[in-house]
Amino acid sequence: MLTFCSPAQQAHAPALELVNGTAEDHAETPARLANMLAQMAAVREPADFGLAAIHAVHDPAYVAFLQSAHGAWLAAGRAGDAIGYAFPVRGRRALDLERIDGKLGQYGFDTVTPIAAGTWEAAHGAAQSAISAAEALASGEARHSFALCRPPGHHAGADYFGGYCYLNNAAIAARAAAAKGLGPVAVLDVDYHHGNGTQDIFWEDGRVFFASIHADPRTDFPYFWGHADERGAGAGEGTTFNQPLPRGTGWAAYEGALGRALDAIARFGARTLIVSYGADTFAEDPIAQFALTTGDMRAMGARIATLGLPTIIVMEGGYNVAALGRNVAAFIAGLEGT
Ligand code: OKP
Ligand code: ZN
Repeated sequence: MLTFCSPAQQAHAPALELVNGTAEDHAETPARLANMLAQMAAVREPADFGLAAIHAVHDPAYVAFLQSAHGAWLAAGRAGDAIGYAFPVRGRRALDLERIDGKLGQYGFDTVTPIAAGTWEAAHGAAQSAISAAEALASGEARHSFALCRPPGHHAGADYFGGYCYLNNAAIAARAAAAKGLGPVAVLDVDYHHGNGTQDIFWEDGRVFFASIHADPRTDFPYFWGHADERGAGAGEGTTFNQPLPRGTGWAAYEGALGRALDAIARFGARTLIVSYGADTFAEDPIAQFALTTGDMRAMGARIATLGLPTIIVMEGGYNVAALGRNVAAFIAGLEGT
């Protein structure tokens, strides 16, 4: 398994998230990545491919906002991390406001995703890891690659951030892989939370299949996406497949859903698979409520490997820091059959 990770990814260290009426220590910490790195055999620094593959997914004005937001926050006389507090109600006309407070509301959808001093540098580094992971397959150097991303990406849309995510690493890898002739591509999202950003990016794109298994959004973040009746639109109608599952779900029910997702991906005719992998389905995750064990992570990897497709794993969530590297290693061992 060729693993990519950039030291720049540790520049992102948000202090707090505003959740349930209180400011809590942020769950998406540099310690997560350190714990995973300690379990990885050989880790390579990604090359810097610049912004082209990022712009293939994200609106350039949004990318420019991410690059400048923390500077604008400081210039407005603020300290610490930038967090929006006023969000446009649906149906309001799109306004291009100048003030940082307006922009944070325009581009963000929650109060748990601060823009800190090193956020752009880290998000850019994670995206480069994703592009390198796609390049490793395209060049024939590897059949499986691992983009060890942080911050995660699957909640970020073409022009929005949220859910601890800024640039959608999985979508960037998917578009990069397709551009290198590896399509058709399918994205399988097994993070506990629905990958709303990935879904939105490929909503009308019939060339990329998106399958997600996640906590029911009636009870869990991101609430407003991931319901079972969301199936894509236009040319992408039927190429989005959502399986929301109840809190408390264990391996037996999870495996059934995984089998249905893999069957759909095979029927679609995918030639390359991107897995948005989150270890927050682990029973002891502090912010999530499924019941998978470390052994189930291995079984999940092995079941996915039965597709027999060249595969790029893109790291998403997982917040039990002490168990994170172990869970990721188990998943990879299952996928590799080692
Ligand atoms: C990001 B990824 C608990 C509230 C957190 C936001 C969850 C973001 C998950 N502190 N709600 O999908 O793992
Ligand atoms: Zn998650």
